Amino acid sequence: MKFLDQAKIFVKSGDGGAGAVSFRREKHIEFGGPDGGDGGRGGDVIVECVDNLNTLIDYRYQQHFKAAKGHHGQGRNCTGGKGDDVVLKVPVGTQILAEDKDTVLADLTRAGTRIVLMRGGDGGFGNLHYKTSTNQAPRRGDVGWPGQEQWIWLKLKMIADAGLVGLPNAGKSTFLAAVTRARPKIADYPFTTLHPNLGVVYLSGDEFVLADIPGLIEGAHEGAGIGDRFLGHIERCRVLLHLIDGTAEDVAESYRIVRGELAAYGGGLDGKPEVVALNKCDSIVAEEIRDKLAALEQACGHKVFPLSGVAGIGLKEILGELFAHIRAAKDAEPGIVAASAALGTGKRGNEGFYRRMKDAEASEFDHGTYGPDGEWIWFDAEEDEDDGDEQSDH
Ligand SMILES: Nc1nc2c(ncn2[C@@H]2O[C@H](COP(=O)(O)OP(=O)(O)OP(=O)(O)O)[C@@H](O)[C@H]2O)c(=O)[nH]1
Ligand SMILES: [Mg+2]
Repeated sequence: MKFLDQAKIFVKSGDGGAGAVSFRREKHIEFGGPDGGDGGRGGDVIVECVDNLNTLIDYRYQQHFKAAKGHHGQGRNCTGGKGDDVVLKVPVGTQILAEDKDTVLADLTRAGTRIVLMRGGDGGFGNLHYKTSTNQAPRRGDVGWPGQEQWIWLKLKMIADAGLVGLPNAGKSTFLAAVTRARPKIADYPFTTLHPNLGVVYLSGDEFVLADIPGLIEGAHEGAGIGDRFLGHIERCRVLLHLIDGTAEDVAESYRIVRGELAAYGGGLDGKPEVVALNKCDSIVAEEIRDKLAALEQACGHKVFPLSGVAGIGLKEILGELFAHIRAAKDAEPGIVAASAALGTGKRGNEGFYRRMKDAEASEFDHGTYGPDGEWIWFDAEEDEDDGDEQSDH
């Protein structure tokens, strides 16, 4: 599946239609007078937040969106029709930013929200409008007002309830695969995950959305590894699940590195409720588990859960803990709804969704992404192939 979380597009609202200059001419009616109608309004640029999308990939194929011009006014006092609107459909969690990539024009966090981003230009007046007692046959008809145009950025910040963080290879994708129907790529080399994955956790009649993002390494905030580019996707999570690889020598150090990167990123990430788990407990002995749990608890100052995503140890306790935090946060601030419905996993039989994903897969655009300055970067094609080989070896 191709995931694209930012796109730069050009939008323009429609120009207004021109007013008409026309005079009533009918048999037996002298001095029929002006009857030119006003022009119609140009189409608006509308942004609609929908729940069956989870990527901005559509905006990779088309970057220019122009609403239609208003229709001209006509004689017999006919006002022109309004131009057709252009409707941009975006996934839940999309922010619309001005060209400076800084000013937030809109933040769409709820499916069904529709906003008029730019209004179409008004139509020009027809000559009927200019009729006065002293000028009974005006020959003035105005052109319509121009629509507005600008480049905007669409930036998707997925809305998940819980976010997975940790060093590469900590087992984040394995955990996501163990507790949801998502099937992310898993392998024993760092940076297997190149873009965020979402999954829905079903828990005793309730559900929440879990996001898996690429691993963080020391210096991620300066661009090391994949960098902190995808941390935006967990900005809106209500709780973070921090996974530590139990087979690592110094688990407390692993913990501190990731915490350091969260703090350096800002955006309130280091202030979020955190659940810490010592992963891969299936491959270390009981004594080591005890020591490492103690070392971690000392480093983070609260309880640490033992976990094995592969063997399925400790999943229930951790999900329960995550859910408790989510429920508490939801009670405190019910505002934002997570994008569960936006997922292929949670929504079966959504033909449009699957078709789009299939098309996206077949496309060459599968192999690139926007860089930090909006430039398009191709993923290394050869490296992709190597990945495949490596996987089949295992
Ligand atoms: N023994 C053991 N191995 C695990 C466990 N969880 C994950 N692994 C292994 O650890 C390796 C990395 O797992 P991933 O799930 O890809 O790790 P990740 O954190 O998503 O890694 P990145 O996407 O690269 O950041 C794989 O070889 C997994 O099989 C576990 O609970 N026990
Ligand atoms: Mg991964």
